[in-house]
Amino acid sequence: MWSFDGIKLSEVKGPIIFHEGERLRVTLVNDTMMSHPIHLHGMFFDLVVGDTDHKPRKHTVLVKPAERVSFDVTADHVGDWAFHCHLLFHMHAGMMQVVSVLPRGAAAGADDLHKEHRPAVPPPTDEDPPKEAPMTGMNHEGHR
Ligand SMILES: [Cu+2]
Repeated sequence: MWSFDGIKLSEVKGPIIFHEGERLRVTLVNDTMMSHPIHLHGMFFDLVVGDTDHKPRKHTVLVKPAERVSFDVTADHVGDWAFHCHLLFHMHAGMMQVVSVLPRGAAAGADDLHKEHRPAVPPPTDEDPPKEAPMTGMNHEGHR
């Protein structure tokens, strides 16, 4: 199966939580045999490219097999954002999660409030493969 953290979208328990205004470093580790163009909606991120202040600003980063890539992102847009591999057949096989940026000052219980607007991002499931992503002939079982 294709997934993040070994959990495909249809089995994910909840969104990845960011808090408005915080600066985060996200590290992607590709332990598969394929390259994955990883795309985060809603926010641009700054690629960490070593000992330099130069950080390319992007919304998608190609992570090659066995590669480890980090980016810094400021959670400046409240809402639910898709975070997924841009290869549709990977995304629809489960390589996608939702990043929720919670509003500043959201207190306990915010998670419950938040559920109300989560359906605003109707994530595809692997039970519902899209027409444009034919699975025929693809064999990705055993990969992660
Ligand atoms: Cu992929």
